[in-house]
Amino acid sequence: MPWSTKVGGKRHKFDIRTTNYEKGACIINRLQRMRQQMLKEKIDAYVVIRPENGRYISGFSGGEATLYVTAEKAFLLTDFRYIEQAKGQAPEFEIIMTGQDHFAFLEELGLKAQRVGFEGDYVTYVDYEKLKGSFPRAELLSLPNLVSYLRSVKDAAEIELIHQAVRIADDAFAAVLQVIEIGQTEDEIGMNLEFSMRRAGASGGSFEFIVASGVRSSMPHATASLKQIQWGEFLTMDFGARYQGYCSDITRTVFLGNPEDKHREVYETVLAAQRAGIKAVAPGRTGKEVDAVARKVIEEAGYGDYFGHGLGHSVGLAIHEGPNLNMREERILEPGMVITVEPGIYIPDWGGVRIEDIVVVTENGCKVLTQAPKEFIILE
Ligand SMILES: [Mn+2]
Repeated sequence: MPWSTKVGGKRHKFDIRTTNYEKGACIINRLQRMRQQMLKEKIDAYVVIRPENGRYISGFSGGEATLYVTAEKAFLLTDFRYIEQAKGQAPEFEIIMTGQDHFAFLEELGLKAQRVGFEGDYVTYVDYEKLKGSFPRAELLSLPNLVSYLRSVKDAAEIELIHQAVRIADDAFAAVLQVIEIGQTEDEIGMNLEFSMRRAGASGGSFEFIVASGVRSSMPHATASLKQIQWGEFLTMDFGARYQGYCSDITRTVFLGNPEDKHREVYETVLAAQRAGIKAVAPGRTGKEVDAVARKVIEEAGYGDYFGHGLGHSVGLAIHEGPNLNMREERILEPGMVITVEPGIYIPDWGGVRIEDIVVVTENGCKVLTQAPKEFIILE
């Protein structure tokens, strides 16, 4: 049944059961690319459990499924609750109804397999023991990146869905600025953001929002609390929407009342670093190189010790994906990667500022998706 919703002032149509990008050609292409990776790794089967990887490869958005992919076949194992959905969303897969324990069904499917890959960064020890039981004669290989590396370069349809999630968050920021009042709790502000985004078509927030005011803003990951906002404080809001499975992530820091010179200085330093970081994003650069460009701006302003996290991370079906922008990231940026640029300065017992946009790596640089204003906003 076609359904439409209004997002970012534009009307969008999508199918309520399966989104277009998940159908047909796109999934076949992803399976092909996955099989090429399997050939490279010399494995004859791969087990997918991580929900985002499963969704990417099969189209099934139900979360609780195990995929078993070989050179010729592709199986999706799930239980009664998801059978109808799986048949609708994953036509390229043979659907097998299991009980709650999917692994028990792998033994029969994998009788001939000799080398079987799995997501070693996701499978629990308990599940690993079960996997060993299902493949008594095969060698099990931890290959955590086999599917997730495929996910790092987004196709046009994926970029459009992320862009929608970004527009929804941009609109929610504009809306929340209209209703922020002294005395509101951080939690209320978070709820207002989420409500706006749900109303605009988001299925929910893309993570637990960070709303941090005053001294709490010096904690980079302070989730919204019952603290009331007051005059003379920074207010940092880090939030995002989930739209058709895809995430957005945005941070804005505003000031309530009259800022002192130091508030302005810290804000302008973070903004300069953020702009420098965006300018540095280009194909061929490593995450480490881009991080260094933004970090240098903060270091030269004398705040180097107060920027203790990486510059950014990729987003897609998951809120945090690789490659990252940080001091260790050696992966090279490629066109189609979608990544955040989010430097910050956090001074304990004083406050902090973070500014975050999402960009898409293009052929010669990047395109900024986030449109919410980032000049120093003062609410009076
Ligand atoms: Mn982020």
